[in-house]
Amino acid sequence: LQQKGCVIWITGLSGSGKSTVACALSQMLYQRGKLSYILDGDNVRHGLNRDLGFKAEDRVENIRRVGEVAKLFADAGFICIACLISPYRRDRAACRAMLPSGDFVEVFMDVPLRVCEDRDPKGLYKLARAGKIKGFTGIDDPYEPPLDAEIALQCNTGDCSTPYDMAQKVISYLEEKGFL
Ligand code: GGZ
Repeated sequence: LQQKGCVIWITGLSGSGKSTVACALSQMLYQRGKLSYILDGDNVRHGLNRDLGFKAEDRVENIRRVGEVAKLFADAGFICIACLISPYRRDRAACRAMLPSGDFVEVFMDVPLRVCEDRDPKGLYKLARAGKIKGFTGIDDPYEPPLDAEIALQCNTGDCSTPYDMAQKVISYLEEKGFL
C-alpha cells in the first residue's frame, strides 16, 4: 500500500452540503483506488459520541474526539474525511495541531445561512426559528467561519456548483500537494 494519510476537515452550517460533498469525494477517491473513511458528526453522535449534546462544552468534546479518531485513520494511511459543523475556530485549530503540518486540510462550506435555511432538508431550521430547538447553529448559537481554510467552496443562491465539482476542487488540491 502506497498511500499517505491526511484529514480533510469539512466545516459549515447544517444544510451547507458537508455530507454530500464528503460522499462525492469518497466515491472519487475510491475510483482512484484510494482508501478513505467518512466521519460524519450526525453518525458519530449515534455511537462514539452518543453521550454528547449541543451545549458548547459538548460540541468541544465532540470535535476533539472526532479529531483524535481522524488522526488515527490518517496514521493508518487513510484519507479521513470529517464532516462536522465544528462551529468554533479554536476547536478546529486544536484538531489541526494534532497532525503534522500539511496533513490537515480545512474545507469551508461557504454557504450563506439563508441558502441553508431555504434547503432545510430535515426541517431543523424551522424548528429552531419556532424556538422548538434551542441553541441551533446559525440561529441562536454561533458559527465562526474559518479565516485560514485551505479550500473554500462557495455556493450562492441559484448558482451552486454540483457536489462533484466541489469534490473535484478537493481532489485537485490533494493532487497538487502530493496526496494523490
Ligand atoms: C446544530 C444540530 C443541533 C443544534 C441537532 N445545532 O444537518 P444535520 O442536523 O443533519 O447535522 C447537524 C448535526 C450537527 O452535529 P455536529 O456533530 O456536526 O455538530 S458540532 O460540530 O457543532 O458538534 C444537525 C443536527 O446535528 N443538530 N441539533 N442545536 N445542529
